[in-house]
Amino acid sequence: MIDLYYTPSPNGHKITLFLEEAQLKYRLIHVDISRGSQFRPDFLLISPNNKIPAIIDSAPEDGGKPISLFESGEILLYLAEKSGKLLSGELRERHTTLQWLFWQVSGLGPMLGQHHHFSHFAPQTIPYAIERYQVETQRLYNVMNKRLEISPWLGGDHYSIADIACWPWINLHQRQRIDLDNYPAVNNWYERIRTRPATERAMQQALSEKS
Ligand SMILES: N[C@@H](CCC(=O)N[C@@H](CS)C(=O)NCC(=O)O)C(=O)O
Repeated sequence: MIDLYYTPSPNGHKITLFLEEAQLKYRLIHVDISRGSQFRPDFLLISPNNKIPAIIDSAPEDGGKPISLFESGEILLYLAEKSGKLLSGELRERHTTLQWLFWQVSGLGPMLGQHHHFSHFAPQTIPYAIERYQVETQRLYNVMNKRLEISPWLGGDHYSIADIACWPWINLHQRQRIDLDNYPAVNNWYERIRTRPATERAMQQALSEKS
């Protein structure tokens, strides 16, 4: 059983997307980041950087004591290795997948997060910051579009943890003032993932969490 410390946000969705796709048993533990629950001492023992997602796997493969992990990229890698799913064992596709996973956690996620902040949540309007992150967002969509023009999935021939890491951020394209018609290969990839039954289950769960 996996305990997932979660809120219905892009980084939380990455892990429910994976768990639904791989059909691993899990339990959601809601962390209300709008009320500061991420700073509670018991949560900081699991996630010292005060962010979701985090997991505790009570049945790790080595049969030892529970494993506790934070950082979405590492959690995806751990779960892929545990389940043998969504990460190729073939050398080239495996490392191409990990390359795009690292690209997401170091670039796409943080930059789009800043974009959301300055465009929608900052207490002051700072045109320079809004423009900077809008331009960077467009650059990142272009990078992804070029990759998906030559490959069906980010890692290569198979749907993987790299696609799962990126999709919840692209799902917020309207908030980023991005018109997916300008990025046809991304649009096609986005729709292929949106309509997967596992994606629908994960996003449905997010909606019921919010209500
Ligand atoms: N690098 C982290 C980022 C996680 C992250 O930013 N989580 C947000 C929600 S999407 C959060 O918990 N924010 C609470 C806070 O910063 O206090 C990861 O990939 O797991």
